[in-house]
Amino acid sequence: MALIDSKTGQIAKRYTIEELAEQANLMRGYDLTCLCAAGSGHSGGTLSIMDITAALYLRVANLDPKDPLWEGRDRVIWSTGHKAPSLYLGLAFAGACEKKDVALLRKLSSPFQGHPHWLKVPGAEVSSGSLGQGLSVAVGIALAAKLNGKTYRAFCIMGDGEQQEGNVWEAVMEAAHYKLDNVVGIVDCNRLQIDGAVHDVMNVEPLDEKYLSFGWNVMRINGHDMQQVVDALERAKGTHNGKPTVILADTVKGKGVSFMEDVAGWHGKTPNKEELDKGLAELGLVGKVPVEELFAHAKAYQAEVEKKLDAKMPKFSRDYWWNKSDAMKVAMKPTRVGFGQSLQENGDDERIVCLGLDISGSITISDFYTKNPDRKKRWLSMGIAEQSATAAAAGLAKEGKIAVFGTYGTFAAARNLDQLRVSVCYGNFNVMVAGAHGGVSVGPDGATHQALEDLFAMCGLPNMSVAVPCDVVETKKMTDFLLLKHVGPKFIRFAREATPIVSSEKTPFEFGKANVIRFRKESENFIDAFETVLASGYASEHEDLSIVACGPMVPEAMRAAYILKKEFGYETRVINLHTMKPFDEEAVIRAAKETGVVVTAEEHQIGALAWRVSAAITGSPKVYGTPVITGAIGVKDRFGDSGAPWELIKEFEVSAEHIAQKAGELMAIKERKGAREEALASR
Ligand SMILES: Cc1ncc(C[n+]2csc(CCOP(=O)(O)OP(=O)(O)O)c2C)c(N)n1
Repeated sequence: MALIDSKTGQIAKRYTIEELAEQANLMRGYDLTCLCAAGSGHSGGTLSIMDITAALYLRVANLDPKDPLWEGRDRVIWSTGHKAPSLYLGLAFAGACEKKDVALLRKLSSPFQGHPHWLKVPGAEVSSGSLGQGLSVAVGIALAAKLNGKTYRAFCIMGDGEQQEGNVWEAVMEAAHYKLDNVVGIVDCNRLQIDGAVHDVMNVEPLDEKYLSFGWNVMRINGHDMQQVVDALERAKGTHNGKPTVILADTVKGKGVSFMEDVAGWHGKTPNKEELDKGLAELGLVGKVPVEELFAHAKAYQAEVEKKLDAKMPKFSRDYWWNKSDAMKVAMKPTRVGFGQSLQENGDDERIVCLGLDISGSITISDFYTKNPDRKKRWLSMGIAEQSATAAAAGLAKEGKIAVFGTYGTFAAARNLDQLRVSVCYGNFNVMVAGAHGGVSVGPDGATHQALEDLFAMCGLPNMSVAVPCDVVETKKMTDFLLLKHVGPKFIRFAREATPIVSSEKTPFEFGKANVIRFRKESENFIDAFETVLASGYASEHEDLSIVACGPMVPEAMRAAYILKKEFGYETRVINLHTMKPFDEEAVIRAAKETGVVVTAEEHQIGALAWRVSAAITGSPKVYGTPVITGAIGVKDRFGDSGAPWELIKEFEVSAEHIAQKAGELMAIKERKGAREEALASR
């Protein structure tokens, strides 16, 4: 079959092998251009899968581009969600959406999110991005087809690194057990993943023998030979022998662009304009991709995004945004750097072992060994296998090791939650979990990669300590402490994006004890405008209100305190609750009692911090009888969205301006109440 008109059953268009190869090449050109316009994304894997994409979407799969949700269509499931641009281009080249719209890739509110969301793009079958789940979804879709007597096929595209996820093999078993000959797995065997070669990170081969032994039909092909690709897909589609089929496609990561080919570094990197021009020239596409038109489309959309975001921002007498004026300058650095620094400094301790989960450079855990190659023997690459690695960390800790692992916050706290709960926390083992790239800091990757719920689970686990340091300096101090001075399960959350540095070596730091931060006077440097002391040693100045914050919301809370002073003359007690568990109840209770207004600020779904603070206030006999007005700033029960991290701060309404606005509303209530009481008293 091919692209068909589902109303008439007629073939709308049938591409020849040569035409398909040509289309795949053109799709590569669009891919590079859209990635360049986005400024982030995955070049290597989108290029390696493009021939298969063209063959599937333009020839083999039954699709009606005019009706992408036509019931009889074949289902193409992208388990490998980071290759979303290839999926989008497959749909666009088939005619299901406009090609130029793919240039809106990774922009705020765009349908073309960093990872596919099926509710935004008709024809994207499922939402994916967390690797290893797609084949299970395909099994479900295929089972539904059998139950409903339908003949469509479920094609599932995966990566070879992705085969390291145990979830894949559960689905492999299920498909064979249920004799799902309507399932076709396609593995993009480009032999690379993020941390390097698949066989070094965690060998998965021989994949053919593995799939065979699980009862699958297996084909191994050259994934860039269009004839072989089409033949294999058509054969798999025509299989009715009661067995699922896998096509192991040998490919080249970065295919078609010499400087990207076979280079692991191009996994999650995009070309700049010069590299794009070079790439297009190598693909023979100069003048064949409307680069300027695509860029202009992206730029015009972005201008609209910025206008909408600006309209959402609370307005004050002037712009208080970071580094917008000559005074109050702040330096920024990603908090993740502090984690790496600590591992590098403390890594000589022979008890420390670090587990790599194929995102090691980016989250800085590889700093453990980069300058100290002798530590490589204590570096354990576990591949993309968060669940098994978590339980293995418990095993290492049981035998006396200090086991440290980390990955994206959501894969470090949610993917492996049961392993954390039972193997790590119930066993009370000395395991350090790094929830890296927390909150909005992986912005353009979109919802699947934004850890916005992790702290609910982590704070809810008995025995688990939870730390959310406010900046790079505090992240270093916190890691130093957790690594060598704290024994037991611990979770540290830090971010990818550069955030303001608001503390120094001299700033007090005590694990489990909050700091009070007070705005004193406008200064050249933001950091000098504030005084920070341990909450336990702070004497009340009878401030008007308190803001309790953690992580990168602490700098926002400080900026809010500055805005509140300049705009309304309010004095604010900012509480940096860098340790969420153990929780410094005393600091919160005092703030509530002494100021009467408490705003919480978290870069997370509202509640991880807000509900703990509320529970502390409402549960404390010390506050009984004292009216306390509370408000919460955080993400309001919604999934994330692609967008630059600072755009998301505005979109989710968690900026200093939003904190100040909320504080202003609460202060108005406090003042009205005060005035009423005064009026009553004077009667
Ligand atoms: C559960 C999960 N863990 C980690 C990641 C982060 N991640 C994104 S792509 C990738 C490497 C994928 O390698 P592979 O499957 O070989 O894909 P390819 O090299 O073809 O891009 C990783 C670890 C993720 N998306 N999901």
